[in-house]
Amino acid sequence: MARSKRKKTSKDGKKVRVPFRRNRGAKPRPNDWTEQAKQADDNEIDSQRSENIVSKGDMSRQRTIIVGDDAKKRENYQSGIVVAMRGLYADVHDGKRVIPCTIRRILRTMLIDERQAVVAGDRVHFSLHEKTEGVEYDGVIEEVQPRKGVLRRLSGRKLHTIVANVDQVIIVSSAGEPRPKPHLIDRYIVASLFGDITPVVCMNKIDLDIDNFAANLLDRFENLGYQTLRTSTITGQGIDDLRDLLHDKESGLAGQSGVGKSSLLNAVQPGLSLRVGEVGEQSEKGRHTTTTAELLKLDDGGFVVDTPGIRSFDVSPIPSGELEAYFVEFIDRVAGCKYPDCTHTHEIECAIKDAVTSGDIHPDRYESYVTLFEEAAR
Ligand SMILES: Nc1nc2c(ncn2[C@@H]2O[C@H](COP(=O)(O)OP(=O)(O)OP(=O)(O)O)[C@@H](O)[C@H]2O)c(=O)[nH]1
Ligand SMILES: [Mg+2]
Ligand SMILES: [Zn+2]
Repeated sequence: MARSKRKKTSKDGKKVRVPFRRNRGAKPRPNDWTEQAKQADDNEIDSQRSENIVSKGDMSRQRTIIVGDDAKKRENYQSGIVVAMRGLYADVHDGKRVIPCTIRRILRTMLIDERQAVVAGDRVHFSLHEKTEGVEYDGVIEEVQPRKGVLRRLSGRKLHTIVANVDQVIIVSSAGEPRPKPHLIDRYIVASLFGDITPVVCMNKIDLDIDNFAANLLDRFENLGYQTLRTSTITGQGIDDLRDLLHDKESGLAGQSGVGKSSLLNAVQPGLSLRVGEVGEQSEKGRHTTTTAELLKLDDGGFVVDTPGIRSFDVSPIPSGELEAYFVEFIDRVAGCKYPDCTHTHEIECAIKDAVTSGDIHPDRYESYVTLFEEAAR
């Protein structure tokens, strides 16, 4: 950063700019302010660098606040990883033990457009507190480190980070109870790629795949080049493959409620003893067995985050023009469209639509693209 551009920082803290609240100005848009504050190297944020999901124009209406974090205080911060959020508290593992922490209010303010300021998998800096009676926490999270690999969705108008700091997401569906939803898998794939995460498509309950619907569906994703897994916690099929895949990596398991995410992790490592749904329970609407995302350490090395099932998955705002980049079979074909800015929706002589007609692109995939395109353009 050029020195001349630097703005003066206050003596006892750094200036950060945060968006006005909704009722005070233009509609604020989601940002990872903590990340930007760090990247801006203790100076006022002057560029939009991370998670470029908003246009620069959205930076205009901000207020400046001082975050009190002088160097002395920071020296006493400890590092840890958030293993679970419990209401307003976070369980932070420092490598030896779990420390219940509260979250510095300013962090919550900075991330006002997120449903939660801190999520499982976050690397944090926290300060320890004297244990006082009646206080339910031992530490205070002061800083959240920049996130890499985030799976996010829109929840109403807010961003919901499902999991942060993972290398891969195992997108779990089930062959039956519930039946697999091809478009939902596409949504998860797009959101994973957008969040810089490698998607893996896992079909669980393969023991229930009597008509081969699930196996055929999985072939589609395999042919696109995605890693796929066929698993059953009943027969044990594919469990070793899943264990190998998780080995020494940081992974998240995501997918609808009742597909068997927690069951799979119990099969991979029986000592985890995660709660799983009763047989038949998952068909009752609204029942979620896992209620909080939880980061689990694997004996073989690596971490995995078990997440609660999600009923609907609205992909976070990917600019409509960028969407084609997340449909792998579109990438090499778009050059064949007549118009360079072809959106592959209404245009003539569109190489994508031609490929759908000729059977080279699956109509379900194209439909997923169009649906996401329309959502993004709204
Ligand atoms: N037939 C069959 N049933 C399975 C399999 N894996 C899990 N189940 C059953 O599916 C049900 C739901 O399993 P869970 O592991 O709780 O599912 P989940 O994805 O963690 O659900 P949430 O925590 O609500 O998101 C349980 O009754 C399991 O016994 C499988 O491979 N085959
Ligand atoms: Mg579960
Ligand atoms: Zn086109």
